Parts: sequence; structure tokens; C-alpha cells
Amino acid sequence: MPTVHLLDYVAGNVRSLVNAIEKVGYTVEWVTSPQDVPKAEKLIIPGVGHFGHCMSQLSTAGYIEPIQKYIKAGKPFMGICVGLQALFEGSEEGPAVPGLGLILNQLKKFKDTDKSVPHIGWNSANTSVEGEVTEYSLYGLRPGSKYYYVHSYAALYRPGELEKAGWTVATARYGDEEFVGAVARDNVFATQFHPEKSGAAGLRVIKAFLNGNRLEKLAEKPAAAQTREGLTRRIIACLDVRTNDHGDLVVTKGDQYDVREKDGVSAAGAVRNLGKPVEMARKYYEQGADEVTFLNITSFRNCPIADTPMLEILRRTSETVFVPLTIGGGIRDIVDMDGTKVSALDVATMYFKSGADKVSIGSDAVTAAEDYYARGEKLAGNTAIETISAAYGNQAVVISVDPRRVYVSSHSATPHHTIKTSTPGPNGEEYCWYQCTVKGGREGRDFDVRQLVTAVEAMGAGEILLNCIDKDGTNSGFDLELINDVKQAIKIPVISSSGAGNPGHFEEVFEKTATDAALGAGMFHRGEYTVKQVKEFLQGKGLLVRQYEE
Ligand code: 1PR
Repeated sequence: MPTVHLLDYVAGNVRSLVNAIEKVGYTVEWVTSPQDVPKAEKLIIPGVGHFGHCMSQLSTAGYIEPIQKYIKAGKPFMGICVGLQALFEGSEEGPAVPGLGLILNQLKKFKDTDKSVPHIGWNSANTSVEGEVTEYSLYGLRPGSKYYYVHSYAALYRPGELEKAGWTVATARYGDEEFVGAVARDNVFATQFHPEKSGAAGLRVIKAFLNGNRLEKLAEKPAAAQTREGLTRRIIACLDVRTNDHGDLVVTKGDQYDVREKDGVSAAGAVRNLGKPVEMARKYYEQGADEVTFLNITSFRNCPIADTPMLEILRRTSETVFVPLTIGGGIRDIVDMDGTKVSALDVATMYFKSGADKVSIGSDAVTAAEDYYARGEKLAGNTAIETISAAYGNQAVVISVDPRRVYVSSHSATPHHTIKTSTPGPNGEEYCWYQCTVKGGREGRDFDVRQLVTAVEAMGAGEILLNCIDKDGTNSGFDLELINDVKQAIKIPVISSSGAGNPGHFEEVFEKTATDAALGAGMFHRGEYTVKQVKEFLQGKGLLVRQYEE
């Protein structure tokens, strides 16, 4: 098989990229020192996280000059995400550190006045000239296809500027900002999105680059409207995983977090078993899920380091599932069975190396946020959130919130942030606050969701996975009041979770809140609806969704 060289200079999920490259018929050789760079015939530089951190790593390890020489020699070069940003002169994200300077322009942070930042999700990459979509496909990019982006900084597109310098550009739109999704000139190609996480559409791009298929004429010129579509509505399938009473890892699903079968069914008292994690993840990928999340729901009992089956699940899933994978449960500093201390960062690293793109932190985030206020809203520097986001970028750190409603008679009945609710409590209470819980809802804290989400945003979290114990497994729709309240408090994206029972609930959450994504579990596991049906329904209602491509 032909070979491609991959430079793994900063940790991140490179496993998925290797899997994607192998899937399109190439083998990977690692560049492990600057001396390896000239040996490459095709070179790919991936990158996630902080621009300054990535560039300094490249520079300290002595890679800058060999890469520049490699590119000058005219050999095929591809940059992914920060690998695209590296081509620029510099970035607002790390002003002290220069980029490679092939493109004389600076990267800027997206405006967060009217939208969530980071920009996370599936967006376009339309080959265009001076803002006009063309009938050419650059390295397999297609106008109707969507690609997975995750970044806060972007090269904002100014029609004609890059083109004058000889670059072909593919663009996308986020809110009212148009930015560079991909660029190509001579032997150089780079994508801001992650092709290895962009399903079949992304694999096509990697293949076109490796096969050297630069420009291809499309059967027909795409409609101009396709250049303006923007981000699609993100639908996530979530798999709660735990060991059942026979010791097998199974996908389960609780009713308000109780995962044991109720009296009256044949397996009463047993852990509800809805299927095998790897097979189910693949099924949802093929139904068009935009992301798959695994939550190891009993991690607080088991030591995750001993929990290698969860790592194995990720490794196997990432071989066939080319959309982002999140893993949650047990991301914290731990002490292994033999007494060895393992930091949350090391635990996260194991998961990233096994194919995860994001880690989700639950209980540990609550403790860290409580400590943050106890210190007078000062950062500690050593929390799981801070250390993991510093190494892998904010976008890699999701905070899973497990709130429960506490009803009160008035605003003044509690020091916590309350809302006036349209579904009053058991004694007619018209107000409630959302209490944070830990250990899968088993322990409530004197701490509300607003306090939690604002603290973790300040600490460097990139996204919130917003569950709701009252709604979980009820099929009665999302808690719109909770979602609206959280969205008002923060700028980072929110994934709404708990309560989805039919496609209409997804429409409702997208129409009545500003949620960034919506997650379903039970209704998919029980086979009541497929992800595809949800997307078709949303599309029928005029909401933009990504279509699954074979
Ligand atoms: O605290 O960092 O070890 O993480 C533990 C993780 O496990 C947390 O993310 C927590 O939400 C999750 N978890 C713990 N116990 C349970 C349980 O169910 N007993 N599951 C649990 C939480 C919530 C969602 C669920 C949605 C949608 N599950 O993942 O899938 O509510 O369900 P629905 O669409 O069927 O209503 P740590």
C-alpha cells in the first residue's frame, strides 16, 4: 500500500486520522524527528487546540525549517485544522508565536455577540472564486456536503484577497462571518474542518488529496444559495454504558437515572440491556448521527485505568465511525489499584489516543467549580478542566451537567438562581432552581446550574452537555426552561439532553431555544425512531441538517 507521512507533534486524536487514511487505501508512517520530513513523499500535519501551543511545539522540536523546505520542494502537503492555521502569518490566539507565513493574513476569533464560540458542528466548504460558488470541486469537496468543524479562531474571508495570491479557496459561513474552510495552492492543501471526522464526505477529501485529484468539474454548477447555508442542526446519539450483572459492558438507559428493570418485567431488578456499544455506535453513524457520545455511567465505582474495555470500545468504534466521539465518566485525578497516581490529563490522554475527540467531565467539574467560587473566582490552574483544555484545546472538554429541579414558592426562598416555571411543583410552587448533582444523580449539592456553567466556562470548558434528571427517559420532551436559562448565561455551545421521545421534540428544542445541538438516547435504543427519521422530520420543517453520505 502507498505511504503517507503523518506528523504527530501535539497529542490529539490522531488515531481517527490513521483509521481514515487506512480506510482510503494508504498506510501511515510517523514523522518522529525533523530528519524524517525530507523522506516523506506525502505529508499531513494535523493539529487541534491552541495555535500558539502547536506552533511552539513545532518550533521547539525543530520542524519549522524542514516543513518549509518540504513545501518548497513541491511535494504534496496537507494541513488539518491548526495544520491549516499554521500556514498563516499568525493568530490572535497566540500573537507572540509566528505561523509558517505562506499566507499573509492573521486568524481572528469569531464574534460571540450573536453566536456560540467555539464554532462546533457540520458546515460547508464551497469552492468559490471571489465569493461566487464555482462548478469545480477542490480535492473532492462538494457543495451539498457538510464537514465537521471545531474551532474558535478562523481566517475570515475577504473576497479576492487569497485568490490574488494564487490560492483556491473553499468557504463556509458562521452567523454573518464568512471564513476559510479550505485552501489550496500548487502542492499545498489545508482544511479548517476535520476530514477524518466528516463521514464519507471527509474520506473523499483525504482520498482526493492522497491520489492527487486536485480539481474536478462538477456535473452542474451549484446554486448560489448553497454558499450561504451555514451550520446544520446537530443530532447526537448517546450511549450510557455500564457493566451488567454478568460483567459485560452493555448500553443501558435509565428512567430518571435508574437503569434497573422495574418490577413486572421478566428481568426485574437487572441492569437494562439495550445492546452492544460498538455495534450501536456504528448503527447510529450509518443512520446519520452527527456525533456519538459514550458515557461510562458507573465510573465513580470502578477505577477507569482498570477500565480498559472502555478504551477498547473507543478503538474499535473509531475504526468504522468517522464522526466525533465523546467519552465521559471518570475523567478526574485518580489513584490506580496499585496506588499509582494518574492525573485527569493522563486519563484523558488515554481516551484521546484511543479515538476520542472530546472528554466529558461530570462530578469532578462540580467540585472544581465549587472550589473556584471558594477561591473568589480565581483559577487554580491544576483542575481537570484547565489542564485538559490547555493541552488539547477548549473544544475537547465537555462538561456533563446532571441537574434536578428543586421547587420553591418564590425567588426569595433560596439564594440560588431561580426561574419562574410553567410546570409548577407538586405543591403548586411556581419557581424552581436547578440543583447540581454528582455520582450519576446520587448526591445533590448546594450549588446551582448557573453557578456551574459560568464557572466551567471561565475555567476553559468548550461545551456543555445539559442533561436533566427530571426529564431523563420520560419521552416528554426537553426541559426548554432549563436550556433557555443556561443559554442566556454562557457563550460556549450547549447540547440539550434528556426527554427526547419523538422527532417533534427535536424540532421544538431547536425552534424554542438557542440550543447548539440536541441529544437522544432511549428513543433510538428502543428502536422507536431512527436518527435518519429525526433528520428527515427536521428537514421537512425547514431546518438545515446534514444528510448521511454513503
Ligand atoms: O461524574 O464525570 O464520572 O461522569 C458520569 C457520567 O455518567 C455523567 O455524564 C452522567 O451524566 C452520566 N450518568 C451517571 N449515571 C447515569 C445514569 O443514568 N444512572 N447517565 C448517567 C446520564 C444522561 C444522558 C441520557 C440523556 C438522554 N445519562 O446521557 O442519555 O438523559 O436520555 P433520553 O433521551 O432517553 O431521555 P463522571
